[in-house]
Amino acid sequence: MRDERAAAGRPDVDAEFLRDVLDGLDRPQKALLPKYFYDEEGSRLFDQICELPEYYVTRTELAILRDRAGELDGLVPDGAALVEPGAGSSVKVRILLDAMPSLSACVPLDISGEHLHASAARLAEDYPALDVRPVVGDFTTGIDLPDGLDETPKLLFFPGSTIGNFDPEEAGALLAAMRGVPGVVGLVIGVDLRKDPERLVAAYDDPQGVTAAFNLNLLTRMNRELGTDFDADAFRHEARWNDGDSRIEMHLVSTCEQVVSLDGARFDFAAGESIHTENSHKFSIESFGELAASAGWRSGRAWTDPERLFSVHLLTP
Ligand code: AVJ
Repeated sequence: MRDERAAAGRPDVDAEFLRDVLDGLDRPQKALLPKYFYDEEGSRLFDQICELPEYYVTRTELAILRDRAGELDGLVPDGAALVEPGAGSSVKVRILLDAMPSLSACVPLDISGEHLHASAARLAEDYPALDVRPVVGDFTTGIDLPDGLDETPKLLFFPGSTIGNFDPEEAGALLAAMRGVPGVVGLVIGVDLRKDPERLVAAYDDPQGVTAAFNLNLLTRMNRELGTDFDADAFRHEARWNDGDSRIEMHLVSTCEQVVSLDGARFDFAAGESIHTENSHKFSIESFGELAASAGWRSGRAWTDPERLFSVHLLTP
């Protein structure tokens, strides 16, 4: 067993991050967890991705929500709280807040603390009657809610197709954990749909290189926070469609043979060898419904856009 304090002299190193990276780089197919994209710079780049013409995801989901949020009114009891795991910039949640004026509280959860606090402050300013209770944390290891909300009915909001980041088993476990939140009355969840692979690859490999910068930022982050010596110029971004697993994969491909060291360990890269940094699973309405059912949710409405690019599902316990 490796000593978690082995990053000697760097007491500020995040032990979990270090352990995940050491584990991930030690595999035959090197891999890193996508949650580590979201440092300050990564969160900023992700917001930029959402504005890209090729990245239809955010824009399409926003249009569906704007069209349909009115149908949510009356669904939740008065005084309910809206809980958003992975809230990021908390843009979409405003559509729900506007459609459901009886909501009394909003709980954005995010792994990126500074980003979360800044957006929670803006939310509190714009919704003075709302109790905004941001929680910094990793929802993949448990959904922690602030004190005093145990008895409050809760509507969960999980937009953006973030569920697609997880393997089917992990996704099932996460949906089951959401189903188990005390007082939960529903889940509004955004789910990206299968479509022409060319369109998918373009959405994850834009000509402006924003997605490439987002992917490569992970190397810069590891260098800064863990003391790795990655040469970001010796890796290139790649987006691949994996049809069998119905997912877009992002990789960082080593452009040459090289060695990277971390905490006394050495990791060899062959030219062309990749680090698998993200999966983004794509569903059909039916395949997602089955996944949700396996986690104990009942499918309610499922809304899509006219091109059937994206879907928003309303699930009930
Ligand atoms: C935030 C996980 C939904 O998979 O589409 C965007 C992240 N990665 N471009 C996605 C992402 C590259 C995004 N999710």
